Amino acid sequence: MKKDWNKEQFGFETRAIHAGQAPDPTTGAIMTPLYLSSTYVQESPGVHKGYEYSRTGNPTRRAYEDCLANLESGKFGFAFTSGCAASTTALHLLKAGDHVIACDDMYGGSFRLMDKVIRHNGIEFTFVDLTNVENFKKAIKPNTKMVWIESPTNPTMKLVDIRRTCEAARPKGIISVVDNTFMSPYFQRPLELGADLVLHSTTKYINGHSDIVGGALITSNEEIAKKIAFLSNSMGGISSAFDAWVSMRSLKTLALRMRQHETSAMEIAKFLDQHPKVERVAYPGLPSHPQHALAKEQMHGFGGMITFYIKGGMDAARTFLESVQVFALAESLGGVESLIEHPAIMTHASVPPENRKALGIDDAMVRLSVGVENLEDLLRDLTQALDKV
Ligand code: P1T
Repeated sequence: MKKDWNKEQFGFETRAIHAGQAPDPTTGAIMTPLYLSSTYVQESPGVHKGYEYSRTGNPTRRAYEDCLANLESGKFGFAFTSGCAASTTALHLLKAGDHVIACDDMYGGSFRLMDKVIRHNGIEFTFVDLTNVENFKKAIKPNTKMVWIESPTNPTMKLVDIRRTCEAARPKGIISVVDNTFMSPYFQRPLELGADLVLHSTTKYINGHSDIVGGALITSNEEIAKKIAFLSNSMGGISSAFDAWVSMRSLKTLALRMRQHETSAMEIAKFLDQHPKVERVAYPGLPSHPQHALAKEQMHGFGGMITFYIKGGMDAARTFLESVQVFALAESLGGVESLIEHPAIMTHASVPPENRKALGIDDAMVRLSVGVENLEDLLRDLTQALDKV
């Protein structure tokens, strides 16, 4: 029997280790087995133990989905083969003629999915600066059915007031979706702030070791959950049992990792903030972040992502990015190892140049995903690379 690891009685760290899981009843194995079965034997047609076919449901995936749902303070979790598969599924809650209001700044691949793929299904998108809830209210049309929030945004680190935006959406029947990839449920729980649906690229902090590509959706809304279960089964973008097993193992250390990511990121943000070769740092934990107060209100920490602008434009950025030794020059984020990248050329190349210009995603912008290596090593690495500029 699986226990009820409810948040009233148990802390986040305990739930991350136990929720959705129980010792195997036949062997006593403490860890949930990796069920690599595609199908399940039935006693009689339609009489089975809750599983028929692994696209529809798999016991390993179910344990992971239940653990994720628990950590996000939700009731229903769904695991997908990538963050983009989770986004694609969520966007299929809509039908032709519906309108979506989305953040003007978001992961380049999410923008591409909306602008170049889903738009062809007859769905209309308006991209607005959601840092001001009035901009959201002004963009609402009679056919608006969804608001798509990323907070903090990737890569400019803008924050959206999740509570107030969802409050404005709900009475109009607009589904609020929050991409919580940058914060993980350890630092931000959008469902507690009134969101309908939470999305993750679990490739990032949830799995945390840069060895899985995955995605997830979590909700407490039964009607939305039923539709997502139907879509996930029909469209088939589900997580493999192996990826679910590895990601569930990673969840057990999520709290430890997130605390270290944040401690180191805060020190690095302060270091960059006073560095003469750095123009500006965007980190929600710095009082200089324009929405520092909102960060303290809606987040339980500031996370491990830092964006900054180096003085000297492309030449300086290139020299710096080629000079780091501990930080690895690579796309992605949220792993135990520190990564560094150039959004304009790398992760956000699919955003049109005019949009990038308006958002400030320029040649001088550098994004850091601070890992959990020794902090002194990271600071020394950044120092020597900045010295070369
Ligand atoms: O890569 P995938 O697992 O499909 O997830 C897409 C995605 C969704 N949402 C956010 C906020 C993301 O950052 C991502 C993926 N982002 C990167 C690969 C990156 O380097 O920013």
